[in-house]
Amino acid sequence: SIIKPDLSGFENTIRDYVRYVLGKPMTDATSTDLFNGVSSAVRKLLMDIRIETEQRYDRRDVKRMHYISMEFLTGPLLANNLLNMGIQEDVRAILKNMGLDLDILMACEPDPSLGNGGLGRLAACFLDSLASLDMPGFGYGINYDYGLFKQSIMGGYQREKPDYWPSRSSPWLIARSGEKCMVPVYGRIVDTEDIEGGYNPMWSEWKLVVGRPHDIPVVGYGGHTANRLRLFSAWASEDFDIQIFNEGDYFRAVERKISSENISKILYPSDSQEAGRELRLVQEYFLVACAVQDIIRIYLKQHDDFNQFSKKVAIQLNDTHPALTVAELMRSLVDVHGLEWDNAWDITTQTLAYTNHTLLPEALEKWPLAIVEKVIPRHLQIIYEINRRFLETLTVNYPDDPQRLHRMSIIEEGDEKQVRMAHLAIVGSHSVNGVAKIHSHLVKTGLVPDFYDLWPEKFNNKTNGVTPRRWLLSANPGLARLITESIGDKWIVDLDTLKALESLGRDPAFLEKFSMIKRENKVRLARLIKKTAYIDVDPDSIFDIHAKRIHEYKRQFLNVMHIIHGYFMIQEEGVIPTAPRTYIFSGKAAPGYFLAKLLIRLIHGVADVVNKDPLVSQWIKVAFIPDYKVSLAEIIIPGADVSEQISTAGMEASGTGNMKFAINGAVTMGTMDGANIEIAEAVGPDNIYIFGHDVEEIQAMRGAYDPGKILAQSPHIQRVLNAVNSPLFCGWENDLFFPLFDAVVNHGDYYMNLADFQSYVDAQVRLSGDYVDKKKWAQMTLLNTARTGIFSSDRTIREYAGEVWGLERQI
Ligand code: 26Q
Repeated sequence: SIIKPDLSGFENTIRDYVRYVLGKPMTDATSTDLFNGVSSAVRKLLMDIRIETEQRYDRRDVKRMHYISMEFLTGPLLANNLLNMGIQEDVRAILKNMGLDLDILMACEPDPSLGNGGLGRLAACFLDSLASLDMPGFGYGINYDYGLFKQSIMGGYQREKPDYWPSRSSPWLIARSGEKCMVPVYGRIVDTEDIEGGYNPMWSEWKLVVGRPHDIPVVGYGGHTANRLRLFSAWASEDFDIQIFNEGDYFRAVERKISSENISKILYPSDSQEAGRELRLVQEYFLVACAVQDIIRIYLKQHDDFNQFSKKVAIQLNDTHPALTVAELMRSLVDVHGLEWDNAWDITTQTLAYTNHTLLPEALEKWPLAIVEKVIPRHLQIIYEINRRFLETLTVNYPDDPQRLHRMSIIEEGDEKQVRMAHLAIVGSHSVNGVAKIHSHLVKTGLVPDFYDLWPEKFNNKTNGVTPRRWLLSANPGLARLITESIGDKWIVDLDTLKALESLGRDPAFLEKFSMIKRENKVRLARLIKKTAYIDVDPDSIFDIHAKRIHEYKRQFLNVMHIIHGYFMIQEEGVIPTAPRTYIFSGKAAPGYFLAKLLIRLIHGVADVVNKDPLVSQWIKVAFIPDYKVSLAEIIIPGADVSEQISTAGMEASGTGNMKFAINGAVTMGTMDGANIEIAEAVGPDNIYIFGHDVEEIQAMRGAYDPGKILAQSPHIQRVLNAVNSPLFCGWENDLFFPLFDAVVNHGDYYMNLADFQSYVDAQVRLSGDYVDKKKWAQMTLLNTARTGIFSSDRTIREYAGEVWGLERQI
């Protein structure tokens, strides 16, 4: 049941905000002013729920879970908050009465882009599910001044612009200057002899950075519970360098202050591999230190020793980015709170759990000892001690196996010694999980088999999920309404009930309505494409969408190869396709990722040729929507007929876009990778297009794979790749796409595009044939919606709560 907040003062709060906070008469208020006014009225309602929730938790002394993540990709919050509190229609009416349009105001809200992609968005979905399940789960992150860069396209090239979002003034952020965290950083270790003559390391001459919390209330569906996401801004208090101020060197002191405030300046824009930049390590440590201090402070409000700690606190590490939590919690317990090492270690490992999100070797975090020692010398000592004890137990378990010790050590030996963050996280946690069945299997058998051998019971799977509130109720209001009219609204909190839609597939009137909604969403998307990419597309063509970060392993290149192939089939062979198709791409490339950026240029080159060709453009259109982000995904995903999920098998840990598309009734064109495998299992083989080599086949091919051989045998592939390497798509620049051609033809085609090409083309031909059978297609898409309820993040969170966190509902 929904508890609706009292809206009697709502209009006045908006008017007061405009008049007394902005100092304007209502008649002068801009849409952005009014968005802020409405949001602050909503925020008032959120605070009431938040305060009640906190009192409930305190009163019951509940176990709390803290999700530590370098990224939280929330997207706009107004619509979501209104829907979750069940007051969107009431507020719409109040505003209408004031002569205002809620949709126009909502469109003024900027996306807080505090994440790169899947990992950050997952964290946001989890917070929504935790609150909707009335569970005490909280987020800890960084309040970056600059989120992920804004992407624009110039001459087919990606341009990056800074995304300065209102990190100080967003109506959703509540600064909590009273709960600052003090973070020591840099300095050195001084060895002293204490009274008993023992070794007593001292960390001295550190600089102090202050973490200022900014809280975003997270209200669950139904309005019963509001948890919080706590984001820290780095700040240097005046007494931070009081010494220098006192010495009279005012400018040097201010300089220092500015430099420590850089810590929360910007989100790193790479979602894999990143040269070990010192600032990134400082960011990771800053987050961890603030979070640990805050968590302990909250715990000690109700306890006076640490005996209950792991009974009352669970901490989840979102990838290895916050893996320093292992060392920081140990430091806090041992150095600050005076616990014995063994006791502190039990508490630490019983509290922490680690989620792995990648198998790509270049994305596994390793930090050179020299940098770690410089930034956090005491933590390095603690890591050494953890490792010493760990290796000691290993020699007991595996006598005479020095190779194994070498492989498992937290410290990697070599020219440049490094800390292996995944090893640190595994050793320091009681639970290690992957994010899809296949991925969890590969973590155990491929990534860290030695650890699995030692601690099989630590390893588990938690297949990702997405919140149905944002990704169906909010993003697809038409479909949400139809579903609720047909089977009631239980699905919003129990997505499995969508199963009841299955039988409606036999009702032609229902199918017709279902298809009409997709059509309307495609019209909405076509308008977005016209506005952002300046391309006219036909809503009656197949909308085939590839939206995600641009990455070689995600194989946007394979998709482009197929488009070029289609172009030649029409242009040179006079083949008439079964159905017209619009290929839609959207996604950002990391600013330093040359091939990914070149691929964006290639998509635009192909689009120019194809869209201008009078014959081909009747059948194929290509569009790239710039600046993919949550708010655009909410328009793009509901408008899809086909969802491209075509990574090389074994490389996409899970994917979550795949789930959002399927729930919204798109049919997946995918490889047997990540959660695609579980989507196939859920919807059945007739309702998905699976192609390409599976993980075992890919593994078996590695080493012996020869793209040249495939190339030699396939005139179609030759024609496509020669075109890539020709002037055709280059505009006025020569040899523009040679590096893409080269990577595939001369450098081994690491992502095996060529190995899967023919099977991809075949699957696409089958799909086109099926699309023209309107009824069959509608049934297929309906079954995708009806059978993907298990991909609700509510299901994921229930699993974590029961099996990892020991977290209970607090209704
Ligand atoms: C690491 C070190 C230095 C700088 C940046 C990073 C960094 C930042 C972000 C490394 C990785 C990421 C993001 C990874 C990510 O989004 N992974 C995706 O996680 C999803 C949620 O589990 C999965 O569904 C996707 O398969 C996975 O690619």
